[in-house]
Amino acid sequence: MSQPQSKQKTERSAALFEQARRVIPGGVDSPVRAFGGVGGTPRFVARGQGAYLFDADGNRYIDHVSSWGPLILGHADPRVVEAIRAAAANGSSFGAPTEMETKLAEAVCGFFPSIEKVRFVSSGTEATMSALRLARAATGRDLVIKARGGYHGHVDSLLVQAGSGATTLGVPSTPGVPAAVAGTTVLVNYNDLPGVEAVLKAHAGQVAAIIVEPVAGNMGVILPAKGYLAGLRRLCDTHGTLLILDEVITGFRVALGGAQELYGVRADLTCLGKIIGGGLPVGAYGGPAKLMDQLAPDGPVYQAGTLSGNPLAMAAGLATVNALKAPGVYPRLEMLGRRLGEGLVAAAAAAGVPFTLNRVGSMMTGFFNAKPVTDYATATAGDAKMYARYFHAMLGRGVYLAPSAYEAMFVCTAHTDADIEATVFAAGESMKDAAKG
Ligand code: HOZ
Repeated sequence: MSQPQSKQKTERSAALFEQARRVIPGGVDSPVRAFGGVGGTPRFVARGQGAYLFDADGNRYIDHVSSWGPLILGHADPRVVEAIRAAAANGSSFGAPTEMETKLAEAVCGFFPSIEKVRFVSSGTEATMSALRLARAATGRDLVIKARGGYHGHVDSLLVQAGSGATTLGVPSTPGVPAAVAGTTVLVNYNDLPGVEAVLKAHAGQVAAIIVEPVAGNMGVILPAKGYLAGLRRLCDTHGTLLILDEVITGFRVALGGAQELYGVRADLTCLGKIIGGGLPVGAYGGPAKLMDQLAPDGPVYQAGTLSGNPLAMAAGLATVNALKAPGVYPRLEMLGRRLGEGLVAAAAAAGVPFTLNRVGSMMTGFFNAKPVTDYATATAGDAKMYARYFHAMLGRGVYLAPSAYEAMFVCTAHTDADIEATVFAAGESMKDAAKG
C-alpha cells in the first residue's frame, strides 16, 4: 500500500539539492527534474528496484516515471543487470565495432519493417539531429515541419514551441538559437492535417521533412486522430517530403514495432532511444538502405560519436528487447495500463475534478481538463496548479509521477496488480486533496 503522507522525511534530499545547486546549474542535469513545474524540492534517488524508487531519506515510491520511459522492465531487472555486468567485465568502450551492435541492429530492423539499416548514437537528441541532417541532404531542402508541443530533444532547430521541460518551464522557444536556424522550422498543430498540407503548398519544394511523435508524449500523451498518420504519409509522398517518426518514447513501448506497427504507418526515417538502451544512454535512427547509405563512410553525410554503439548500452538494450519478446508482455502491459487508466478516471469522477485521460497501452497522461486533449492548445489549457497539488499529494503517499503536467505516466512489467491498486487509491485521495486548493 502507499505510505501515509505524514511519515515522509525529506531532509537528506533537501541537503543534497542545496549541495548540488552550488556546482550544477539548478542542481540538476536536465531541467524538468528540478521540480520547477510543481514547486518544492526534488527527491534525490538512492536506488531503484523493480517498480520502486527509494530516495536518499529512505522513502519508497511506486515509480510511474520509469526514467522517462526507458525502464519498461522496471529498475535493475536481473537480465539487464547481468548483461551490463558481463559487458563491463570485457571493457566499457573501444571506439571500434563490436558484434553486439550488429545484434541490436538486427533486432531493430526485424521489428521495424521501415528500417533496413540503423545507426546507433548516444541520445534521442543525437538521433533526431542526425535524422534531420540526413533528410536535408537527401532532399536538398532546408525546411522542417514540427508540431507545436512536439519535443524531439534539445536540437537547436527543434526547440521552437517545444514540449517537455521546455513547456513546463515556460521556455518553449529558447534563447541561444540563431533566428536563421529557428527559421528553418515551420510549426503546425498536432493532429491538424489541413495545416500540414497548407504549409507544404505554401513552401512547395522546400520542406525536407515532417518530424512528429506518432503518439505525442511530451505535451502529455496525445493520441493521433484517426487517419492522421496515414494522412501525413500521403502528404509526404505527394510533396517529396520525408516522414520522420520520432519513436524515442513509443519504440518498443506501444508494441515491439512501435507506433508504426500499432497504427500501420511507415516512416522514411525512424528515431529511437530510451528502451533500446535498457536505461543506458542510447539513441538510434534508421530507414531504408538507399537513405542510410548516404551516411559516412558510405556516403557524404557526416555523423560520428566516440561512444556511439557503446557496448554496455548495446548489451542492456539487447537484454531489454529480448525480454520484451516473451509472449504475454504487451497484453499484460495493456491490462495494467487499462486498469490504471480506468482507476484514475473513476478517482477523478469521485473527487469531482475535471479530468481527461489519454492512453496508449502502458503510456498515459491524465489532464486536469474536462475537454478532449488533442493538441498543444488543449494540453496546456488544463489546470497546471491542480496538477502541482496532485503531484505533491501523490509524492507524499509514495507514488512518483513526472514533476510536470506535460509528460507521460508509464507502467512497467515490474508493476504488480497491487501496485496499480495502490496508485489508484493514492490518486483518489490525492485528487480530493488537490481539489481543495
Ligand atoms: N526530456 C525528458 C522528458 N520527456 C526529461 C529527461 C530528464 O529530465 O531526465
